[in-house]
Amino acid sequence: MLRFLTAGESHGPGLTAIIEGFPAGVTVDNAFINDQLRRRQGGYGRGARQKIETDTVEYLSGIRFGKTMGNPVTMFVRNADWANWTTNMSIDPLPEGAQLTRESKVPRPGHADYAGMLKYGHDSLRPVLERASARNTATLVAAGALCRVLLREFGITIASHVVNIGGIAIDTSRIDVRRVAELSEASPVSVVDKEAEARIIAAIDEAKHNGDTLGGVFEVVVLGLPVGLGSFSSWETRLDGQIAQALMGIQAIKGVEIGLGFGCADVPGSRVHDPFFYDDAEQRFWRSSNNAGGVEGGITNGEPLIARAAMKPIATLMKQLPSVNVETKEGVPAFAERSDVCAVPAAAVVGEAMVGIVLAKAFLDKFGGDGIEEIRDNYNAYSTRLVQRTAAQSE
Ligand code: EPS
Repeated sequence: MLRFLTAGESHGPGLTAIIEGFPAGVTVDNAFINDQLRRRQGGYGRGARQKIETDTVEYLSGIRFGKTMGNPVTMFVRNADWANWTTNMSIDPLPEGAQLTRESKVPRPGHADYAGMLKYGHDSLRPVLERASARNTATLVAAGALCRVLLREFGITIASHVVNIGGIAIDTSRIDVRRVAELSEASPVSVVDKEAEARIIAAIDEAKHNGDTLGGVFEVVVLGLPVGLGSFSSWETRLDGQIAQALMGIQAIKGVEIGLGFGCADVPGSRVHDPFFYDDAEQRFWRSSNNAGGVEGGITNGEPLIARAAMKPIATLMKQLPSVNVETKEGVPAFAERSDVCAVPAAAVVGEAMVGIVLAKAFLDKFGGDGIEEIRDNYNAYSTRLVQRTAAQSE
């Protein structure tokens, strides 16, 4: 079974992902993996931390001669900023007289600060925010990129684009899903509509000027999926449920939709469900719409998978919101330190990674095997069977 664990603090020595159950014999495309980390660091509206870091993966286990061995893979992303935090985040007990400069007892509304301090018994929000920080999404992207290397072997590709920032939304019905990767990569806010892009950049500038932050919505698009990943048999085997949990597991995500999503509630069934047709020449079924977003009954149906996630605005506001010192109970402005104004384009890259992890797990559940050739045999046998079942009956 594919599973993974991450560890690390935002200003500690670095971040680790351990991926277990990853098959042997997969060539690790390190350029692709590091490129995903680069993409996560980008986007208009990011803060100064990204100028300090150039995230790249160091492999501490599981790879030999550029290929996976089937052993747990350890991916390590170093924090360059650690050099500036050796006292404030010291692993050893502090020497006599050492001064801490990064503590606070004033929680930010919308952050994990308040509940984290009370839950773990901390007298400062520092230990909470160090792990709650979106810096950890670097490990999610690293693990997700490795999973995507496996999926690419079978023609499955994942892209994303931003469809709303601060209420400036684009019309997704006009988007060619096959061009999403190329078009969003060309935009500083990962928006495929140039007119909306200009308005969004202006809105981010205005939010920054006002000491405010902006959230938004991103959409993940997966092409090349076979029919049959996931299952309706139990609640936890439903693929759409797993995708919702994975996307909701990203910092600041407050809502997830698959396909038409909440829009399904507004219109009758005749305008929701995607009709079936059969193409005799190509000997395949086809659908005139994809409101299901590629999943029916918790199973992939062969259409592009479309998942959207809504991100709340980042909780660190330079125009600080009212808060209370947890110790003195004095009303004071909330804690503020260097942060992003808008990280929706970065979150979209994390969304691709999380969907990649879920799909790689579902793919291995279906086509299982310890090595890539065994998986390929299983996949090919299933594909042949599907072709036979979807072919027109001959006389
Ligand atoms: C982030 C790193 C963090 C923040 C941001 C995202 O670095 P620092 O705290 O040193 O500036 O910029 O994290 C948050 C917004 C947050 O709430 O934790 C990153 O690498 O993505």
